[in-house]
Amino acid sequence: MIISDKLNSLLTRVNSVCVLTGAGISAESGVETFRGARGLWSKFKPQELADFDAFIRNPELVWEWYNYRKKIIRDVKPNAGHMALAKMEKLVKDFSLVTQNIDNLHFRAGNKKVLELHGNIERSYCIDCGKFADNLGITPEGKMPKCPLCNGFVRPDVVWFGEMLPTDVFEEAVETARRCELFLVVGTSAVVYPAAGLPITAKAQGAYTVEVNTEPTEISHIVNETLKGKAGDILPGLVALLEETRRKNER
Ligand code: BV8
Ligand code: ZN
Repeated sequence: MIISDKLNSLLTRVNSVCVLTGAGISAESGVETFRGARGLWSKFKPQELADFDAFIRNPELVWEWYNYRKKIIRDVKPNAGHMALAKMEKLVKDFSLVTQNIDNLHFRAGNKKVLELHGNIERSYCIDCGKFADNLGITPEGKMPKCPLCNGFVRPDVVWFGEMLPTDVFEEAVETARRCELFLVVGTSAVVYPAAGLPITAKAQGAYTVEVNTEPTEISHIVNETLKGKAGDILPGLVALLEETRRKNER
């Protein structure tokens, strides 16, 4: 893996790192991305599914889609890219992991703190009384879950298009983008806002911004450095460099 001298030297001494991940970091685990050739969206249109009105119009279809994704997620494991970020959290003093993913794989990889901008597919809540229901799914007969308390509609605890991101989570993500020295943006097409604005915020304050992706994206022309390749190959390489230099410093 070829990285610039600038990134190499930064990795030897960096104390504050923020990482933003998208669906691409879970691709090697076998979770389809949204906009890839076989992407989830190619089967469905986002506005038909990841949208509150679509849910009210056709809750069963939306639940079918989330259950389909839950089954995929249950059958997969975190990959080397996820594991590398769990290691990075231990090595870097001020480390923040911000994800657009709802697949819970960063927690399963061992990261203690994950800022989930778009929620988490394993959580659901009642839109009438707001009660969180642990992990509901559609019943075997294909009926959508109803609130055990008030029999209201239960929805996945994810952020749909047109919905606000959880304010405290997003504000903290902006804070970390504003103070980090190194911002890694991994496996995202960077088309969905406000998440895609975070690398721009980081760059504006002088952070060194590095993109890890198999393809060019909407922010490739903005970042300081693009490492073209799979997250599962590149991230372990960056962590190995971090580890080596910290070991040397300890001697
Ligand atoms: C809001 C949760 C405001 C549900 C998701 C015009 C301009 C700017 C913004 C807008 C606009 N029109 C509308 C908006 C707002 C809208 C938006 O950004 N739309 C876009 C499409 C234009 N945003 C919103 O609605 C947000 N809310 O703005 O509210 C507001 C203000 C006031 C009051 C009320 C509201 C809410 C957005 C959240 C939507 N929810 N998901 C679910 O998951 O089911 S978005 C969905 O897309 C996922 O979260 C996903 O994470 C996200 C982004 O996709 P990616 O993660 O990037 O995945 P993708 O497939 O696109 O790309 C994968 C990448 O990985 C590729 O680049 C590929 O090359 C790479 N890759 C593949 N394999 C690998 C790899 N890289 C490395 N290694 C590999 N092995
Ligand atoms: Zn209820």
